Amino acid sequence: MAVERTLSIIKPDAVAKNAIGEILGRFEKAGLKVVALKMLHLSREQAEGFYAEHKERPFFGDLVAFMTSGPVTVQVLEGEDAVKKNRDLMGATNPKDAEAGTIRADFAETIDENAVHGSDSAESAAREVDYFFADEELCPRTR
Ligand code: IDP
Repeated sequence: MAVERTLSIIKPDAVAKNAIGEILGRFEKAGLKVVALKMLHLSREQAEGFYAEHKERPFFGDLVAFMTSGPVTVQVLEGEDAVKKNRDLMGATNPKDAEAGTIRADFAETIDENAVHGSDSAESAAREVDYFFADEELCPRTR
């Protein structure tokens, strides 16, 4: 299986719950490596640009308001099958449908405030990593 990268965001609700460490710990315990990491408070323009594919959806305004309501952490995870592995750790978009033990089951209450984002394909991952990180901000492991 190929080593790949994926873009992960710990959303404002999970940051507000002081769950950054616990969520990053789940990625690490699953064998994913953090190769870039930053904390930022998204501007409206940044959130709208990131979620541009959803701009015609009825929930777009609420999504942007939520994503700009507090700080987030944005990280690049690297590992075998990283896109799917991260999606499996996250659980379903609606926490009510998320399997027990997933991040969304444990840290989210509603579909609009669902704790984490994860790229849904290798193509999205490449675009999303590039959206938040310059090449020189990625720190591949050397040991
Ligand atoms: P994903 O985050 O599991 O990939 P997407 O369908 O890509 O799910 O939606 C992006 C985000 O938009 C979701 O994580 C959630 O925060 C929000 N969202 C998706 N569907 C709804 C909805 O029906 N109502 C409110 N918010 C939604």
